[in-house]
Amino acid sequence: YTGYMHRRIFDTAEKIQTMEIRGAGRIAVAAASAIRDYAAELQADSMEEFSRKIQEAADVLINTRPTAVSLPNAVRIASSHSSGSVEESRAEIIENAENFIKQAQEALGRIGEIGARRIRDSDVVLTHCNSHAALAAIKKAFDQGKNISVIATESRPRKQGLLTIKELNDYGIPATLIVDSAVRSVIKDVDIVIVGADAIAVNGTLVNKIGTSQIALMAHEARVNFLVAAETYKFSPDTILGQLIDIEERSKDEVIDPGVLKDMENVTVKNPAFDFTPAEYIDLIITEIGAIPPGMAYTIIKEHLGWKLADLR
Ligand code: RUB
Repeated sequence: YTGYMHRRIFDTAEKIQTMEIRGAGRIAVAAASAIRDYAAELQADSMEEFSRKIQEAADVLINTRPTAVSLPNAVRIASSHSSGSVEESRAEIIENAENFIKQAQEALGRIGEIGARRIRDSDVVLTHCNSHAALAAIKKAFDQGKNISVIATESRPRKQGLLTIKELNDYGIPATLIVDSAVRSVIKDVDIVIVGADAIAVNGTLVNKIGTSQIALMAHEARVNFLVAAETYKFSPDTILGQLIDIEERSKDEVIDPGVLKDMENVTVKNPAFDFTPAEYIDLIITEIGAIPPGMAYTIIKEHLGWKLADLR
């Protein structure tokens, strides 16, 4: 690849891969913006060449990280175009991408409003990792004058919890940082758990940062409500076709210094970045079109997100 393709698509792909841009929502918006800018400048002598180059760019972006379904959803929505003419298709892609980015922004606002209703005055909210959707609800509740505080897990190994406490601190929301293994010790002080989503399957299973499912289990045992804040583009259309969601396995160097492992030939280190939380531990999913039980995932995929996304594969 050369020229503009190299700069705009590969820069974005690299930032997603190295996690300079991370979090399912931000990844989606970054990918849609890259497709838009690429399409705007793409030189092609024929419709066939135009479509092929867009598809190549889409594949480069989609292949950066495997788990967050927001990425292929955003890329498919942004890059869809008719086969009329190059100029027509270029305009369609720019419009589709712009619409996606605008709707993603509006969705956060709606999720904030709906989610904030579930947070009461003086609640202690527990969150995991760094989710802008979960934080939208927390910030909105705080904006409404509710006297809340947040317990944030560190989220080993990449410590996205540090991003969360910084964001909360800057917003003026009192925050307590804990290590991931301290959740059961503090759950009795927690009124509500709110996390984000990298993907939601047709059966309502949540895929989110590693450790989420342990938190859900503990919340379930302690009878603490467990909420997921997720835009509808986090639902996975392919799961309707029986497709499984891949869990990203990251480098062991994120978990342990390679020097420590030297000479330990009997030791294996595993570093799955995400895990599955079964629907039975989820009380509610807050989407921009309403708060739904996880059992409604099929309806979101089929009627709202559109089955056509799955057909595109
Ligand atoms: C981020 C993560 C977040 C979800 C939702 O993982 O698991 O909880 O992506 O975030 P990573 P958002 O840091 O590995 O990308 O609500 O911002 O989309």
